[in-house]
Amino acid sequence: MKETTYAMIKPDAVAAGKIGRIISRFEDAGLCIERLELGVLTREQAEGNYQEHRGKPFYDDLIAFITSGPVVKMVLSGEGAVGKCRTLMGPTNPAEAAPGTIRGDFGLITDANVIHGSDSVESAAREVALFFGS
Ligand code: D4T
Repeated sequence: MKETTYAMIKPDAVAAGKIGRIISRFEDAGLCIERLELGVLTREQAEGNYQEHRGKPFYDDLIAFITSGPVVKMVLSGEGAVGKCRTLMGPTNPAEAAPGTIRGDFGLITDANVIHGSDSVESAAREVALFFGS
């Protein structure tokens, strides 16, 4: 089924000059880039994206990191786009991510793990609205 998802290249990967190579992974996999924007997240957007983690030990560092520099916000579409995007990303901890995944190839630590992708169709709709408006 055709789906829409939200993905975001995090400040570590933008600073490291990996934007083009990461976007190529999505295009090579057949996902269509519907929207694309470079910018720094507001604190409200960052907290909205990570509300499930509020109160956890890593939360404050996570908000500081994700607002520390520009990110690339993307809306992607295609067959099974939510799962496809997560498969291309690899697991949350880059140390456990296989070579060939985005986190496996461009990341080292969970605190700065290169890329975010929505984990469900429902999260995707909420995150697209949060970052691009309706
Ligand atoms: P995101 O949401 O960034 O796509 O990551 P995941 O969906 O793969 O993983 P997550 O929600 O569990 O974690 C969100 C974000 O928090 C950072 N994090 C996570 C961290 O710094 N320390 C931790 O122990 C965990 C679990 C990394 C990603």
